[in-house]
Parts: sequence; structure tokens; C-alpha cells
Amino acid sequence: TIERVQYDHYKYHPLTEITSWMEQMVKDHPDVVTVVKYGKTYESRDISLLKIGLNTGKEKKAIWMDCGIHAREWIAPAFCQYFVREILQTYKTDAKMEEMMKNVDFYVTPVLNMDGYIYTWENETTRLWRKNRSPGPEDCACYGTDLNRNFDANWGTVGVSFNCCSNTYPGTKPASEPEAKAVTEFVGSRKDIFLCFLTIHSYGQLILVPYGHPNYTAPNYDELMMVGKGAAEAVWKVHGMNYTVGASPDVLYANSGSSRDWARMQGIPLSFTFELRDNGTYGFKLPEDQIQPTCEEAYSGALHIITYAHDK
Ligand code: ING
Ligand code: ZN
Repeated sequence: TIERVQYDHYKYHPLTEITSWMEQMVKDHPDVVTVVKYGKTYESRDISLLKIGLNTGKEKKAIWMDCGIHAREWIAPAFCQYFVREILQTYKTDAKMEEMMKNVDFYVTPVLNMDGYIYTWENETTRLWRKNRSPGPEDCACYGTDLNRNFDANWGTVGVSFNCCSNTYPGTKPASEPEAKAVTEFVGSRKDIFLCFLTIHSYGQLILVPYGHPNYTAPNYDELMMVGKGAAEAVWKVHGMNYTVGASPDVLYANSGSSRDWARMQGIPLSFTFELRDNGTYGFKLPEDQIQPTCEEAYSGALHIITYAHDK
């Protein structure tokens, strides 16, 4: 007999375990889950996502979710994995989830910045690394580009530093980095199918809408705010945590080159950044005993947006 140890969703996992978990999802749900490799990191690791949905033979719409674009935000990959488990567990008994699994495919990337994620697992001195691991330009000794400043969305204009040692270094040009290029090419080549684009970060308890640049407002800003506020209310109902909704210049500070803005500029109507717990008490080092409540509330918020996108 085969005895399988249950995957512990309420612990943080190194990349090797997350990769095996992805393969296990395909083995456990071969009719619903596939792994799609869509690029390579700077250090040549395969960037992969789980494509999840019921095969209906019809053309399907899609939902995008990526986690771990910033290396140190460990709660984000934990959430993507929790999200996958939840939808796979609920669709068999929940009629609404079954309907959505028939109409859309979920494209979930648990760890986008794999090189950076591994680096944060190396030792305590590198635990707070944010960027990817590509070397800077020739005249600079530092490593890493901020992947959430590297997308082709008002690239390099606000909320960046061209000092390559900075945590907001946007790279040498839009999508100069293989990780940002992979998302750009995968989503960009099938942008018409995506109803919604969710990119998961920590921390700050925010739901951010496009755009990060103060001079631009999304054409459907009112809709984005309404849906975002609905999501924040859904989050609040689970454990009473407050999430603030808005465009980043209004909520904190302006930024450019984010994947959220890029996705909206590509025509994907519902594009959001989630900043999960907490508000700074533990910050990026969110204790493991908060993984479960954080994931439960964020799932409720994400599902609010996804359901709206599906029903629209
Ligand atoms: N924050 C995001 C970042 O890329 C952001 C999103 C931008 C938040 C601007 C607030 C203002 O900086 C994190 N935590 O990565
Ligand atoms: Zn982040």
C-alpha cells in the first residue's frame, strides 16, 4: 500500500518541496491539472505554472495568479498553494466552483522568482532578498532587478532607482529579465482569454488597483474600486482583518513597471495586487501560525474578484 504524508500547507516550504508538490498535484488530479513550463529564470530553472480546469472541449477563459515575484514574501507562495488546494477540494461539492472550473482555466504560478526564493532560504543574512538574481550592468557590482518594476508599463518613470544596488532597480529595459519576459510572453500571447490578473505580495494588507503611475487612471477605475472593496469586505468577514483598497499613489507611493499595470494596459480588465498580512509587526517574516488565517481570508477576497470576473 502507498502511504502518502499530507502536505503541510501551514508551513513554509523550500523550492524543491514546492516543485514536488506541483508534480504531485498533476498525479492526484490528472484530468484537471497540468504543469506548463513557460520560461527559465536567470539561473536556468524552469518557470512553471499549474493549469487547472475541467476539460469541456470548449474554448475557455482564464484567470491568472502569480505568487513569489518578490523573493522574501514567503506568505505569497504559501497562498498560491493553498488556493490550488482549495479549488481542487471544493469543485466536487460546490456547484459554483464546479461551474467556474468548467468555464475557466486557472493559471497559477506558485513561485515566479525562483532564484530569489532559493536565495532567501540559504541563510539568515539573505532572508530579506527581494529582487531576482541576475548580475547588474558591467559598471555595478550588485545583483538583482526588481521584477515588479521591470514590466513594460511606464517603465523606469516613477518609484524606481537606477542605482543597480537599489531594491527598486528596474533593470536595463522593459522585460530585460527572463522572469518578467516569461510572464509578458505567456500572458501577452493569449491576453484575450484572461478575465482577471492577480499578483500576490506581502506585506501591508492592501488590495491595489491600476495604475501605479499618478498621471494615469484606469478606464474602469470605478469598477476596479468597487470590486476591490467587495474583496476587502469578503476578507474582513473571515477574521476581521482590514485591507485598504486603492491605486498605489493614493495608498502609499507611486510605482511603474509593475505586472499589475502591464496586465491592465494589455486590456485585461480586472487586474489587482494583493498585499497580504501583516501591517509590519513581523513583516516579511510572518510567523507560520498566521499562514492559515491569512490564506483563509485572502482566499475569500480572491474568490470575490474571480467570481465577479466569471459572472460578468
Ligand atoms: N509592494 C509592491 C511593490 O512592488 C506596491 C507594490 C507598490 C505597494 C507601490 C505600494 C506602493 O513595491 C511590495 N510589498 O512588494
Ligand atoms: Zn512584493
